[in-house]
Amino acid sequence: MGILNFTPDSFSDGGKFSRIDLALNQVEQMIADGAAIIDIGGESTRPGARDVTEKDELSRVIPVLKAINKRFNVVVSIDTSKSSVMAEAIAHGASIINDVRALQNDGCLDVLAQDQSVAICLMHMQGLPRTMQHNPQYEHLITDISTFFEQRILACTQAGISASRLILDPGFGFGKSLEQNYSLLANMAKFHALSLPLLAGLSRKSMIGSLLNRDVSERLAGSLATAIIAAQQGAKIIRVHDVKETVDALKVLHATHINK
Ligand code: 7PJ
Repeated sequence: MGILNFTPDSFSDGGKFSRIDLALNQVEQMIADGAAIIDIGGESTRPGARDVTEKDELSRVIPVLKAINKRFNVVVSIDTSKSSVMAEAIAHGASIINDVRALQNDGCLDVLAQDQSVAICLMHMQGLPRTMQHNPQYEHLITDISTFFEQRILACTQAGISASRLILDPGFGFGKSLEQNYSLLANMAKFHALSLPLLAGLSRKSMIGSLLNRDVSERLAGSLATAIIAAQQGAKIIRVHDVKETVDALKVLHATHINK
C-alpha cells in the first residue's frame, strides 16, 4: 500500500490543478514500483495534529480519488474517520475505507453497512492524535488491543457488516511508547488468532526516528527493516511511502520463503 503524500494548502485554481497533477504522477510512479493499493488521506493523524473540517477533507480527497480512478486501474483506499467522507468516497469508487478510529465516529457503521463491497481497515488507537503520545498505558498490550479488535468486529457484525470485509491494524505510533511499539511489532502474529488479514503502517514513523536518531528523510533503512519484520509476522498489507525499495525488500523475503 503506497501512501499518497497530499499537501493540503493552496486553494487557488492553479494550485489545485497542479496538486492533482502532482498526485497523479506520484500514483503512476507508485504503481510502476509495485504498489497494489494507493492510500489517500485528507486528515493528518500525526501526533499533535488538529482536526480537519468535513468540507476541507472532502475537497482534498474526492477530486484526487476521481482523478485516480479515471486514469488508473488500482485499488484506492481512503484514510478517513468521517461518515460523510466515507459515503462520498464509496460513491466515487473507493475500494477500502481505512479508519484510524475503527468506525467509532457517528454514522460510520451505518454508511459501511449500506454498502456491501468495500473492505474496511479497523485500526487501534489509544486516545486521540492531539494527546495520544502522552504516557500511553496498557494492562497487557497485546490482550488490550485484541479485546479492542473483538469489540469493533462485534460492533461491525451487529451493524450488518460482514467480518469477511475487515482488515486489522494494531496502529503503530497511535498511543504507544517506543517500547510498546517494538513489542507490538515483535508480537504482531498473535493477532492471527482473530482470523482476519493484518495491515502494518510503520513507514518513517517516530518509533524508527527516535530509536536511530534520524530525521524523517533518513528513515528508509529503518522503515525497510520494520516492513520485513511485519511481513514475517504475517502482515498482508504494508503501508509505506517508499514503494520501490519496500517491494524489493519484500521480494527478497518472499524468495527466501518459497525456497525454504
Ligand atoms: C496509519 C494510517 C497506520 C493505518 C496513518 C503516518 C500517520 N492508517 N494512517 N495504519 N498511519 N491503517 O503515516 O505516519 O499506521 S497517518
